[in-house]
This record gives sequence, C-alpha cells and structure tokens, in this order.
Amino acid sequence: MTENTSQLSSIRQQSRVEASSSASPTWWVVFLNEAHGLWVGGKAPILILLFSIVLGFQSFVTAYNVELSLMPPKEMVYETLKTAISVGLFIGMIIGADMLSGDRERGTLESLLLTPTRRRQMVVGKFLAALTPWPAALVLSIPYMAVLAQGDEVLAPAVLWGALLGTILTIAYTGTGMFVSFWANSNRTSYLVSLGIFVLILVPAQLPGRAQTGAAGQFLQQLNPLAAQNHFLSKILVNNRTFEEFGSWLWSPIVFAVLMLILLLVYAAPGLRIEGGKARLFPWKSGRLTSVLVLVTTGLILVLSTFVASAQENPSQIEQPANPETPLGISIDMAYQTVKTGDPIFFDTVVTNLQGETAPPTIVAMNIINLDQEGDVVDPEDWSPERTQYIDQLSPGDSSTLSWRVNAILDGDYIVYMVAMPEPASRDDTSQAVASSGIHLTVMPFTRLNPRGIVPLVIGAPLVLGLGTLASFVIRRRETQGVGSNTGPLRLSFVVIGVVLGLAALAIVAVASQSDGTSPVSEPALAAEATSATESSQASSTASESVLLEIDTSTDATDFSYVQEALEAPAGSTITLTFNNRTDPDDEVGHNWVLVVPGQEESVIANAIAAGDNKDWLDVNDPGIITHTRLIEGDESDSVTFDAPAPGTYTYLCTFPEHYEGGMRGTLTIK
Ligand SMILES: [Cu+2]
Repeated sequence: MTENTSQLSSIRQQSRVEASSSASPTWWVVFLNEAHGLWVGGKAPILILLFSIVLGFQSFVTAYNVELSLMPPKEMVYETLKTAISVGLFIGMIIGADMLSGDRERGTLESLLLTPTRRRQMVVGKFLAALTPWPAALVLSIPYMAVLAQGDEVLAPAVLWGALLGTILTIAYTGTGMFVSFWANSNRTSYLVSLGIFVLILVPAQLPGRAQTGAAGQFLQQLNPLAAQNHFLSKILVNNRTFEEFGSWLWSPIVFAVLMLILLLVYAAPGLRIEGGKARLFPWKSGRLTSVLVLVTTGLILVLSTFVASAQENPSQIEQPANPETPLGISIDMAYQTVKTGDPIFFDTVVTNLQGETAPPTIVAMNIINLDQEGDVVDPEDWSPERTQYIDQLSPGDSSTLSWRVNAILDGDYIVYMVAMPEPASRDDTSQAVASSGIHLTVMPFTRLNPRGIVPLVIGAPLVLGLGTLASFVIRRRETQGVGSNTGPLRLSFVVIGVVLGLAALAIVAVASQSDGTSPVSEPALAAEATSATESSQASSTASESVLLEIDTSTDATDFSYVQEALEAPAGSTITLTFNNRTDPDDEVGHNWVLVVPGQEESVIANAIAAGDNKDWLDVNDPGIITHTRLIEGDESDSVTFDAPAPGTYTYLCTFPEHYEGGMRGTLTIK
C-alpha cells in the first residue's frame, strides 16, 4: 500500500511540475519521477546492495582460489567484470520488467496515459530511469577489479570496455524487460518471461569451452550477445589481442541493443495501453504458455549447441609422411620446464651436419604450440626477441650451437620446438626440414594476491550500501507522511551523491592499500609468511610477497667482494634490492650488482668487458642479465626492483674488470 501512495504522490508531483514548468519535456519529468521512485523507493538500492554482495562473494572466491590454482590478475579482473555485467544486466531486466506491468498492477498507468503523443516520451523516460542502476553497478565494480588487478595495467581497459559493452547490453536487456512488461498484464508474467529470456541467453554463454569450439559452436557463441561480449572481453583483456581481430564479435550485442530500442520505442511505445495483452504484439496471451515456450526453446538451444559442438569433435586424421633420410641433426638441451608468466627460458640448440658433404646455409626457426584445447594460437613474435637464426655452411661432422630465449607471456601448456631448414640449392629445388624434440613448457600464471586484501571491500561495500538503502527508506517514509514531497529530486540527488561518495572512498582505500604493496590487514601471520632472510643484512618485508634486500661492498678498495655472499627470497615475491658501495669515494672504485641467468656468468663478464668503460662495463642488452644496478662510486647507493625469477640459485656479480675474478660474486636463492 505504501508503494501505491508513493507512486500517487509522484504522479501528483509530476502534474504539479508539468503545470508549473512547461519547459521540461515529458520524458524528463517522467525520468525524474521514475528515478526518484527507483532510488528513494528502495528497489534500486536493494538491487545494488545485492549486486555488491554477489560481486564480493565472487571476488573473494576468486581471490581465495587463486592461492591454490594460480590465476593471473588479468583473468581475475575479467571474471569479475563478467559477473558485474551479468548481474548488472539482470538488474536492468528486472527493473525494466516491472516498469509498465508494475504500473498496471498498481493502477497508476491510467493517469499517466494522458495523450497518445506523450506515450513514447513516457516510455523513454521510464526506460532511461531503468538504466540508472547500471552506472552505479559499474562504479561499484571498479574497487573489486582494482584490488584483484594488483597494479596490472588491465584495470583501465577493463573499466573502459566494461562501461561501453555493459552499457550496450544493459540497453538491450532493459529494453527486453520493458518490452515484455509492455504486454504482460501481471508483474508475475513479466518477471517470469524476462527471467526465461535471461537464462536463455546466459546459459549457453556459460557453457564450458568444449561447446564453444568448432565452426558452428563459434557461430552460436557469436550470435549470443552475452557470449560474444564475454569472448571479446576475454580476448582483449586476458589474451592481449586486438580490437581489429575480435571487433566483429561486437555485432550481436550492438544489433540486439538497436533491435530492442526500435521494438520498444518505435514499434511498441506509441500503442501503450492500460491493459497489457491488448497491444496485440503477440498472438498468445497466456503467460503460462509463454513460459513453457521459453523453457522448451531454452532446452532445444542447449541441446542443439552441445550437439553441434560434439559433432565438431572428430577431426579427420592426416597421414604424416615418413621422414626421409635427413642430412642434419638438431638437438635441444631442455626437455621440459615449469615457469611463471613473465619468466624467461634460455636454452641451446645444436645443429650437426650428419652427411659426408658440406651442408648448405640453414635457417633455424622457433615454433610454439599451445597444447590447451582452446586452440589459441601463439604468436612467437611476442614470445621471443629472436624467432629465427641463421647458420652458415657446416662442414661434414661439424655442429653449430645457437642460444635462444623464450619469454613466457601467457600461462598455459606449450611445446616449443625448433626446425632447421637448409636453404634449397636452386630455384628448382626444395629441401627437407628437420625438427628438434620439443620443450614441454608449463607456464604458471603469475600471482601474488593475498585473498585477505579483498575482505575490507567484501564487507565494507555492502555496509555502505546498506546504510544508503536505509537512508533512502527513511527519506521515503518521511515523504509518504507528506513532509516536503516536492523536494523529491533534490533528496534523490543527495542519496545518489552519498552513495557515489561512499563508493569513491572505498575505491580509494582499496587502490591505496594495493599500490603501496601492503595488505590492509597486516597481521603478524602475514609478515611471517614472508620468509626473506640474508646472512647478515637487515632483510625486512613490508608485506607477505614484497621483499627488501640490502647488499654492501667491502669498505676495502682493494678487496673486491660483497659483504653478503648469499641472499634468499621466496618464489613469486617482488624483490627490492638496495646496493651500497661502501668504499671511500677518494679511492674511486666503481662496483655494480648484476643478477645473471645460470650458466651465463662468463659470457656476461665477456660482454661487459666488450661494452667497455663508456658503457660502465655492462652490456645492458645482454640476454644473460636478469637485472642489474648502475655502476656506482664509493658512498653511493642504487636500488632495483624486480620479480623473483623461477625457483633456483642465481649468481650475482660485479662486471667491473677483474672484480668477478677477484671474488666479487654471490648467490641469490629463490625458493
Ligand atoms: Cu666491483
């Protein structure tokens, strides 16, 4: 009953506003009233509150699972955005579904249908009001994504793409809800049918990977606006792919939105009636019949899509011709490796001339195959600075060793293998390629998330929103008691400003707590997790996965050594190392600290000497270097921050001539 009175007061208010200011167009007046009803009436704040709970739950579970399964930040942000948009769409649809049939049920539609010319404007105003929860939901999702992104650059594109695509689909879904509501006589029918449509679109979009492969499966995914949007987002945000490659996936969301706008505003709106069914938009009237139809169609589409997908799973086998006798042999000095995203892998290949005559010049090319079933291609350009190398003629029995570097860009299961292709002798000739065995490369996603970091947000956001909802109820109660009802829009803006400010504060807290690397809940337990120890330096840690190391040189200008000859850091940590040259500046002894890929010590030293004094005795492009400080004089310090490399023991050394040989070296152990 209170709902009714508030609606009536809104209408009274509307006619008053219309009478006083004829300048405001009808749609604007309707929009203000509807938005007021939504936000102060309590429905929107409650839905947003539910949204924050769902999102909090989802991000907490994600953050918690990450510790076990290692999911990279990009993927967590994507998953959160996906959920945020889905729930946002649900809210839009529910509100849309209630817009017209709800008014009918409450009997408030009658008085709104004053003249036919205003009907479209009225629908426009209500439609815009029904869209208002989405921006709030989007803003609310930002702090969650910010925490999960952990400083990853994915955050900005996620927010921008999420805003754009989420808005397009919210228009489509809200339009659908209102369109259903248009002819539904009861709210129950309207909700039921809208829900059916929602599930109809959602379920195929959530089907696991298998149903999405194959040409027909892909086509169905592309046709489904939600699935297409998710596919686009995952490619852009997680897989570093470009808009040019996947922009075509956005057609179905756009077409869906435009179609619903046309259906609602052009086709349906002018014929808005008091009774739903009489608009004769559909030949049937019974809500029950419709829901049965919706269910049957859902089932059919589900069955069809899985059937089509499984039909795609029988690729014809292609016979591989047996390798003819080959003149070259190629071997690789690594069989398998497990690394984390971003880590480099170094290996050598040896090409040997097995035949009795000189082998022609040969090109060795690197190939990377993704073993995951998604069938995603690997672009070796991104993975290796050097995709091919060239070998000059090889005498009989001779061999040539090539060094390679692969950067593990994306997590997954890969095979890296090399192909040696001798140059054909002439234009009318071909040659036989020789492939090496593969390196089975398992790339674990890089993560250093503390699931507890998300807790303040999970609890704080619903709390702030709950208070906002409570406030809106208080305001509404006072309004229905007749206290200053004509200040409604003003009060609405207070509520909106309050909620936005609260969210902004939360976002700032969340982002700030992430950016300085410290967890908002810094408990002793967390500090204990960070096992960073050095023999004698004061290693300390600010958070569970951030490690500070310090290293000093000997003060003696003729003793080339580091005071700390062994350092340790946990795997997955971010290490900040401060290097101090403790010698007397007057002695003019320069030192640096260079962390080296295992086995590359001698070559790093050789390259450093070759680089010479002008380059401060370091070839900074040497692939054998993991990280390094500057060459510094006495009393100077330099810091370097880097991600801990894969577990193992690494040598650090000084590349100033003779210092390494004089004993200026030590080991960093990652475990
Ligand atoms: Cu030195």
